[in-house]
Amino acid sequence: MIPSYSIQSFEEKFLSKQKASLEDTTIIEIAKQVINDIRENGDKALSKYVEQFDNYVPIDFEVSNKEREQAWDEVDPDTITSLKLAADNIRDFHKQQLSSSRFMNVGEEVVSGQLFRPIERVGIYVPGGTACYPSSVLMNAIPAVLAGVEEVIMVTPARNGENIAPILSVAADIAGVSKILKIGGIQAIAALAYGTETISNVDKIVGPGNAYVAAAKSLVYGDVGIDMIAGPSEVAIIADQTANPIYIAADLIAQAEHDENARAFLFSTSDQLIKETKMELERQCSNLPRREIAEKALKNKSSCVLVSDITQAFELSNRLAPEHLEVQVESPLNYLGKVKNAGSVFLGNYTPEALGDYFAGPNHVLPTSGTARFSSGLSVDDFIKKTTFLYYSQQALDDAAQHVVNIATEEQLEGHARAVQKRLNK
Ligand code: HSO
Ligand code: ZN
Repeated sequence: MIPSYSIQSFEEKFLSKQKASLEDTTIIEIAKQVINDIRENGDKALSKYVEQFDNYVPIDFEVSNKEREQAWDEVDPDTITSLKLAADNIRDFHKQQLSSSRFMNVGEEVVSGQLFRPIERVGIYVPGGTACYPSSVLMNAIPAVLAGVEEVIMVTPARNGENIAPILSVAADIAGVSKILKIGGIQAIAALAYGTETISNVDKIVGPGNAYVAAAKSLVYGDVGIDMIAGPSEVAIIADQTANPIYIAADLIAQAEHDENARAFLFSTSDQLIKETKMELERQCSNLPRREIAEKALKNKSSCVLVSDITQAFELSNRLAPEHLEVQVESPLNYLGKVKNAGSVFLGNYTPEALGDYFAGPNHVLPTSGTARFSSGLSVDDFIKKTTFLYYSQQALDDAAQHVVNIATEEQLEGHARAVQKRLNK
């Protein structure tokens, strides 16, 4: 079901036009209208859209403490244990990303440095439909809490008109989310960005969502910060003859089952391995609950490419800049140096992407659609602002003055030159 491509046809199909299709203008128009209405009319407009789009009449937007407590009884205890362990691993990994304010120059005459300060209020969007992922709650909220964000507000639509999925509430508690609001879609993004009578606005919104949520996020950007606008999830696997086709097929499928547009690529030096992987894909898809979705993604969006050596595989992968890169070759750790562009790398036969998606520690919110060429996965840094500071003594200013004046004069900004000259020790 997964097609084979020559290097040339792979380049033509996947490396030449990676940019996601242009934004859907009708979605943008709807989003604009809903956002403006909520900006102007607050809770009244918000309630109207919750009723219209999510089919329920909200009494209170916030999930009460009682509801949050009850959710714990509704989730399988083994799942809770696993989520707690995953949270520990994610916390341990992200803790090491923390850095503190620093002095860069500490002299008698000059002091300078950087203040690191957390963003004060952050909103996390969590989809509540079929893609209801407690793992994403952990991945988005834990770095924010570690960074020192005062208030982490999660928004997610209620199901069946009443409650949010209990597992999302439990994950929110484990991650340290301060407040959960039962709202979703464009209306949730608008409420977070601009606030209403009952909801105070946030400084940044993160988290994945459907096309409406993505459109709304791009429209409120500037008034609030946003993370990335994620495209379909993708994996590239580099494999030599020592790799196991059963594992490779399983990982390609794990990617493909995300959605019909998910992309899964295999770059291999072994023709035999490609053949066996294809057979395995048929076998493993046959009893997969999300078979239809996975098969569509494999057939239409994915491919296998026979490469002459591992170096060529890395060249293709670096140009693709995949969200996830698996390296299933002999002595995989030796190849880290070849990685230039990738969201996250999984080394060896026993490190499937699924391990990282849920449990190991690195973040699963990663750059897609080739954006790993210039951006990184979610980390503590996404919730920190870095403010520089500077002190000069009168003597130090005297010493620097002429240089400032020279450059200011060149820029024809006499006011700048005078701001220094007025202070000179004549
Ligand atoms: N592979 C997705 C994350 C995820 N997988 C959530 C399962 N649940 C993007 O990294
Ligand atoms: Zn996944």
